[in-house]
Amino acid sequence: MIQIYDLAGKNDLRFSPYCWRIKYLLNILKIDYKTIPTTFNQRLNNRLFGESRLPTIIDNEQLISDSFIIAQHIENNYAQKTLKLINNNLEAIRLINHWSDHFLNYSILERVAFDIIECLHDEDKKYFVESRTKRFGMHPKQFQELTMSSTKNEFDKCCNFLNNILLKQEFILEDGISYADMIILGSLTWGDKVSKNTKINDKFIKLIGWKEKLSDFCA
Ligand SMILES: N[C@@H](CCC(=O)N[C@@H](CS)C(=O)NCC(=O)O)C(=O)O
Repeated sequence: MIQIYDLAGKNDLRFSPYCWRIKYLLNILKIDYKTIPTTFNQRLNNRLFGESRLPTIIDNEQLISDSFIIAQHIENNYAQKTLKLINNNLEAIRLINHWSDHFLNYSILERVAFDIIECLHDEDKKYFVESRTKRFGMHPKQFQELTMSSTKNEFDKCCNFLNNILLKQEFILEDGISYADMIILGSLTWGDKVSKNTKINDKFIKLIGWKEKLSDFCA
């Protein structure tokens, strides 16, 4: 059975957008898997990981990292021909993957960077604050406060972009579900799990409807 090292916080909160993408894909494909809750420090202190981040999976003794590579591995090895959610539209999905990592996820990070700390195991708080302070050039508290008090954050713009797509079609890429939907849902799930700051504005009705429908499909 596939085993997924899945980022875990306090009270076993699972919040990684990249891990959710993979769990949603496996749920849709109805493939059995087991998650192994993993803290930031457990990843850092376990030589198994090396440079690998979460999610990392073990499948038939093979260690695989990076959500996009994992998703392709799952599809190539497990999905029936009738349910190809990645390879049928590989380049478009790669583009959505990049867009989500660079634009959507960054817009969410700016809104939740400080709130995440409260969701972490105590052993992870110091590492998270130090590593993110280095990355942002300021403490996560200041990083989030700056965002929330200015208009430069692009979460609404990202929602608008997605809502406009969904005005014309039922799913992100076409009128059939694809891994692109799981990528976006994974990011929105991350925001919802750690903060109240990524509630989608009521005016994005299509996006809200898509999210509810897809959350049911992927459960
Ligand atoms: N491109 C990677 C990104 C994975 C990633 O950054 N995972 C985060 C958790 S959400 C991680 O492992 N972070 C470790 C750290 O910050 O020390 C993917 O798609 O899997």
